[in-house]
Amino acid sequence: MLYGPSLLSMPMKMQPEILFLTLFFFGLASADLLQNPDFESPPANLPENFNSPFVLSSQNNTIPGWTFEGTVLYVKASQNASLPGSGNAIQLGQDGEINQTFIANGDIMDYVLTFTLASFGQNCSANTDIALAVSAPDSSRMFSLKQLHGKETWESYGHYLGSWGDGENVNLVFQSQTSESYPNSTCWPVIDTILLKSVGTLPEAKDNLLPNGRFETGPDFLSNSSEGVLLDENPSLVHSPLRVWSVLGTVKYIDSKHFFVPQGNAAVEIVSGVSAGIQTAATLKEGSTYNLEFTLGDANDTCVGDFIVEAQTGSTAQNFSLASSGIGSAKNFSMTFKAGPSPTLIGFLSYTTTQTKDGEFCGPMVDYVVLRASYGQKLEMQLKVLILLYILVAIFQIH
Ligand SMILES: *[C@@H]1O[C@H](CO)[C@@H](O)[C@H](O)[C@H]1NC(C)=O
Ligand SMILES: *[C@@H]1O[C@H](CO)[C@@H](O)[C@H](O)[C@H]1NC(C)=O
Ligand SMILES: *[C@@H]1O[C@H](CO)[C@@H](O)[C@H](O)[C@H]1NC(C)=O
Ligand SMILES: *[C@@H]1O[C@H](CO)[C@@H](O)[C@H](O)[C@H]1NC(C)=O
Ligand SMILES: *[C@@H]1O[C@H](CO)[C@@H](O)[C@H](O)[C@H]1NC(C)=O
Ligand SMILES: *[C@@H]1O[C@H](CO)[C@@H](O)[C@H](O)[C@H]1NC(C)=O
Ligand SMILES: *[C@@H]1O[C@H](CO)[C@@H](O)[C@H](O)[C@H]1NC(C)=O
Ligand SMILES: *[C@@H]1O[C@H](CO)[C@@H](O)[C@H](O)[C@H]1NC(C)=O
Ligand SMILES: *[C@@H]1O[C@H](CO)[C@@H](O)[C@H](O)[C@H]1NC(C)=O
Ligand SMILES: [Ca+2]
Repeated sequence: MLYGPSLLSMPMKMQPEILFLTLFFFGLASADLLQNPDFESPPANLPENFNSPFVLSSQNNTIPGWTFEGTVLYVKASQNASLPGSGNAIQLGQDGEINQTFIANGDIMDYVLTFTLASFGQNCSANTDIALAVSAPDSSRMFSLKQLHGKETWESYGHYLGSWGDGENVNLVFQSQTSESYPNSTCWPVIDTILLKSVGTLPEAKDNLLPNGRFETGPDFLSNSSEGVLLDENPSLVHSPLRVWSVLGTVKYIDSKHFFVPQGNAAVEIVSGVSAGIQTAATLKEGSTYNLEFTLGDANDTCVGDFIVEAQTGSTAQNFSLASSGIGSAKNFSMTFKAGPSPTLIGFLSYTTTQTKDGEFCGPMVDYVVLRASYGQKLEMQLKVLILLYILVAIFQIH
């Protein structure tokens, strides 16, 4: 017998994709893609005890790996100017921009960026819009420190840059959006700790109709940061740094090293209040019954409150509530639904706005989202496979 029992127990929909199961997903680390991504290699001709901030001149200074234009400063972290990395960063002033060209891999891959946007002024984000544009050939997006979500004066953001291959040259540009009318240089945007990774095709999960339902594929985490990585509003599944999940409002991508994560290395915390969350879409068989399982909880970041999370499955939705004492908890939930016309939207929205005692925005955590054909449908599919095999065997016996 050619076919093992594992094929028989697999839903019909998966069969054409069995080949893909053997294609392994792979991601490459940033170290190889970008040079001097944390600005720790100092500019040429930097004086030995330089005073931070140090204004760079295009005649006398070159930053290893980078090209710059406009007002660009080399800055050092200090007691009042904190950074997640180990000390040095770049501040972009009037018309300031830095750029670096990296070479895409041979295969077409998606490129996902993590970077840190900081403010060195004591009270800048309250008064100024500290803004930065991040551009690549296929995308340009504005990031702002207007609202700090954590306790630091910096945020790390995740960003989908684009998709390239064939050794293409990709020019990555960071550009200050400081308005001309704003003269206070203390509040100019500071950029640091850039992590770039390439992500291949997501693997087809054997037991899950949703790719990346465990949220393991997203922007890289800073190894020293306990702030997670912020993901801004993003209506597109394809152009989202959290692969194939769109983002409503702002969510925080959290790592198991610094948060309580129920499954694997990463999960999602919904931090920006009412109707914020994540959504994806699945192609399902209309009229068939499916089962959605997921884990909700709190990420062990002192987020105390009563959370309400709405789980959406196509045109139906159901609210789940959980009380968090902020010390790390997880609970499994499940719901069964009949699929409507394709594609079926699967989503999780938070209906509460919560802040920790320190004023950090926080909220419910979602992880381990698993979508399966419900038992009845599986049986029906197995029956179909059996009938097919039976017919094949009958044909062979005739010949
Ligand atoms: C470049 O360096 C030279 C020699 O140190 C100095 O005289 C000059 O002023 C510098 N130019 C700028 C723009 O800083
Ligand atoms: C750091 O901030 C504190 C108060 O927030 C202030 O007293 C001190 O002078 C600041 N230090 C520097 C180097 O700016
Ligand atoms: C992490 O923090 C340690 C101690 O503060 C520091 O020595 C190290 O360089 C940091 N690593 C990175 C990648 O920033
Ligand atoms: C980026 O850097 C290259 C040099 O590598 C330069 O020729 C180009 O003009 C720069 N592009 C932008 C948009 O700054
Ligand atoms: C610039 O902003 C900082 C932080 O808000 C403040 O301490 C400083 O006094 C300001 N400087 C000027 C010249 O306005
Ligand atoms: C920061 O700015 C806000 C809004 O302008 C103001 O209410 C607050 O007092 C400022 N805080 C400090 C420490 O200057
Ligand atoms: C879930 O709760 C929110 C807030 O109470 C409400 O607006 C929403 O309609 C509820 N959703 C469902 C499916 O009941
Ligand atoms: C929550 O974090 C504390 C340390 O901050 C740790 O001791 C505890 O084990 C964590 N709880 C969970 C459920 O991970
Ligand atoms: C949730 O379900 C998964 C898969 O069955 C299991 O591994 C995990 O332990 C469960 N988590 C909780 C909190 O019950
Ligand atoms: Ca996970």
